[in-house]
Amino acid sequence: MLHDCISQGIAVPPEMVVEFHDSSPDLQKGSLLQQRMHDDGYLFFRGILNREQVLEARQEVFGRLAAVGEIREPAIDGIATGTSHRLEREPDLTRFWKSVSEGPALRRVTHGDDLRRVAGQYFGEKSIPHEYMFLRPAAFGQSTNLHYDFPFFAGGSNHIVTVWVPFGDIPLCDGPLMIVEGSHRFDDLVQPMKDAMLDPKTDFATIQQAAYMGSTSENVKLLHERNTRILSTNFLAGDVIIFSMFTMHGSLDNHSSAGRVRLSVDVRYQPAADPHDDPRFFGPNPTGAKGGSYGEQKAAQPLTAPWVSRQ
Ligand SMILES: O=C(O)CCC(=O)C(=O)O
Repeated sequence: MLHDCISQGIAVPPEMVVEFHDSSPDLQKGSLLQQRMHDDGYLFFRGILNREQVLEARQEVFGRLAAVGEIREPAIDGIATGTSHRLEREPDLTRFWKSVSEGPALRRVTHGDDLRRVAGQYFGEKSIPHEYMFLRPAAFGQSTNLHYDFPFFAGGSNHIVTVWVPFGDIPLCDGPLMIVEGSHRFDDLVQPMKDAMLDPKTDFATIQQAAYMGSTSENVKLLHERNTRILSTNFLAGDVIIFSMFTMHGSLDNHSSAGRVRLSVDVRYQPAADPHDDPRFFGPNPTGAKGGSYGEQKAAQPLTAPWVSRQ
């Protein structure tokens, strides 16, 4: 039972929110990890990354946001100023967000040996990350609606997973990732996505519609209707969660009374032996699912912009 969770402005009853199962003791046991992914739709690992490296990346990203006036010093605390000078100082928003998303300290974590090894343990073979990834600073009031990832990444490898990494400690009030328990078995939602035969040329509106079909009703209502619960945790720097393309997820509302910005990355991993030449996600200048590269991400807009994050 977890307290302090708000979704779409509504307090989630504590009995409807439970902790992730921690698979870190089983990290070396590939077949067990595969079985658990099959059973639960996710794998949560507490404290398996180097905490200092994760915090260095946090400092790097928030330092860039402090330089455009969006984060107050000391930047590592991640407290929003409520204002922004991004448009004046970095008028090429796409270039700015790409450069922040490709910072060396950040990439050392998201694309480094440690995370490759973790994903490889799960696949039972060498893994490779997509170059393109989503760095998400989410300010007070922001959240990500519930959705599935499959439509965004369909057409590439059949074994893609999402790897979600908190960059800092993220208590429930700061709006971390949430997963809907058992949602990989909601056949009425999952099967139509599989049947839609989405490919890389599918127009983005269709992709978006397919991904978000799970969030047609209010989140708390959906939990009642499906007799299920939310899974989440008070994340710590060093944690990692991996989930399947058919696991419904989103984020809780950030209602940090300190005005702290939640910082995380979601990056896709797949077996290295699978095709990895999709220009949307690989190469030095990946286009992203819509074709707008890093500029199409909501986080490319100044942090003060009022938005509810979608993919
Ligand atoms: O971090 C978030 O707000 C949502 C993450 C997400 O949608 C994803 O990992 O696919």
